[in-house]
Amino acid sequence: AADVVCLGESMALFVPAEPGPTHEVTSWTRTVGGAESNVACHLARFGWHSRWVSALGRDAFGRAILDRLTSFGVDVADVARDEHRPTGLYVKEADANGSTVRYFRRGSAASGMGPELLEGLGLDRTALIHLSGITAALSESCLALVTAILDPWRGDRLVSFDLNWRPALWRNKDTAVLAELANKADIVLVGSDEAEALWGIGDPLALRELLPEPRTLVVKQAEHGATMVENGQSWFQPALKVDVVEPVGAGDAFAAGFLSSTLDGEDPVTRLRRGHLCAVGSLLTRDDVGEPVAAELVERLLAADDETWA
Ligand code: KDG
Repeated sequence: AADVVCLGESMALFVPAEPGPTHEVTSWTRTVGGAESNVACHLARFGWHSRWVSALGRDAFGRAILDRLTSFGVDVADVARDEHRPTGLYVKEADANGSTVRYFRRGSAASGMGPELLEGLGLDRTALIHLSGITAALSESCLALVTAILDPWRGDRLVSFDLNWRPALWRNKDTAVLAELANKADIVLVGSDEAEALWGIGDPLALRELLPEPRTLVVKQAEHGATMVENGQSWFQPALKVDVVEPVGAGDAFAAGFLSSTLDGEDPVTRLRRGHLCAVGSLLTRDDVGEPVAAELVERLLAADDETWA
């Protein structure tokens, strides 16, 4: 299987056992979350040689993250361990309106990453590097790392970039850099809601004018569906209807399904459908990754006509 790399921070994730404000909650389930490592887990499940590249503290949560990713079959050999900075944490807070996320990640090991991390990674043997806008917001050195990967002279390998707009991380920072970075990628994934919040534009074709450079632009339109724009054409596929338990991680799952299908050279509709199918597993659980949809159902839905699909 081809080598794929997902680069970005992962954190120990605390999911509360009961709803309510964090200061009142006393029990949590501890799992792992991080947009790019979520994608890495799905890509490993799809059978790619999936490498996750990042930095963790030399602490118990760093070890927990490595154990979990390894259990998904993700290759973690390139993960740096920082003696001085800790692994980041984040806590979900459940209320009547869904989930809020609280980060404890400032000064984390991953925020110390920089372009030197690329030495010895053997990126020329990789088919795809997946990045997100989260990394660009973590620190100046992380921004330099993302910029280095998006170097226009990078050669044949594909770079995908999920905007992953996290307002909490961008306070007092210049968000214009997000469009600049996105325009250097081959494949860009963005939610219409985040594009609306960032640039006041949510419509896929209008967004294409802002992001003309990437070969492929995918605009995720929440429960409505997703639109892909490529080679001057566009395709829309409705999302599958499910009783959503919690949406965090669904964007990552969508990205993984879409990217895996893209690497397989599948057609536009199948690429979008595989994105939606992969997202379903994440939508049905509070965990970021979730369980995969049964293979037999995947095949049936991929073969379905438009009406049966959604
Ligand atoms: O996409 C899910 C991520 O938002 C979550 O796992 C946490 O990576 C994360 C982040 O930085 O928000």
